[in-house]
Amino acid sequence: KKNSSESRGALIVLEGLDRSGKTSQSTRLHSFLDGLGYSVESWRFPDRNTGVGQMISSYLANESQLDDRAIHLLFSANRWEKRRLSDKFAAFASSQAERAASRRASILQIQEELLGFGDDEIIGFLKRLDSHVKGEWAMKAAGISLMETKLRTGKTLIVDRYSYSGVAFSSAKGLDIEWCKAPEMGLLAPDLKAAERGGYGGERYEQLEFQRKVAKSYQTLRDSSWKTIDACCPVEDVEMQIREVVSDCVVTCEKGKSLSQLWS
Ligand code: FDM
Repeated sequence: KKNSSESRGALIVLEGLDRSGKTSQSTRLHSFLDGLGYSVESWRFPDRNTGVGQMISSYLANESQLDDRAIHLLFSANRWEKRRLSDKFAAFASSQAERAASRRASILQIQEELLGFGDDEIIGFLKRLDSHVKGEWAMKAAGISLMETKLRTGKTLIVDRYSYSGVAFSSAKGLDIEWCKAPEMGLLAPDLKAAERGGYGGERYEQLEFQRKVAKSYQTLRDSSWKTIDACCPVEDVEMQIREVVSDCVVTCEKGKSLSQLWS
């Protein structure tokens, strides 16, 4: 109940076929929101910087071969690994949660101790555990994901591809859609899913025939909550369409909207 009135950042996901302009549009959107005074961070999946991400990257570049199910699970693992807070913070958060819950420490004391931590995202988050907030909040801090921490500290995340790419690309290879969805269960559901229609070449998946199948899979996943952006028109027009849907979404999240999980 409390959560639903908490102001937070929005989780915005951009999806679409390869070469539909998602990446440049996410850069443009980032500057737009930044200019409006929002605190914004851009993410992308696959995140090629992690160990799992490097395996994915070499697969995509045709430098390694993997079973279709194995690569599917790696893409999913790449999203799960990004949930993780540092071990140091996780340990700290759980000990503080315990102290706050048993009233051995006031939230104020905990906040002060946090100052030694240096990571302002995390400090920001725990600073919000102000006097009206009880131990439950701190308890949540202990099990909370990185993405959720960012959103709850007011950061808006623009994510270039997410679970929908995971399901659309793998099911386009013929894998059962429900099987594809299963490992994504429990990841945060986006506040806005914008799919770009239109737009494609060197990597493994960039062949016309395959892209058609992916488009069909996206169609299956799409429901009324998705916003479809026509990406065939000039970039500025696409940018305006995105701004419009995103503006509504960030305001709704600012007012307080509860977070949910996939596949709800
Ligand atoms: N892709 C991306 C997947 O097959 N599954 C996933 O879960 C994700 C996130 O990887 F062809 C595919 C989609 C695309 C390729 O994506 C690399 P980028 O956006 O070009 O890095």
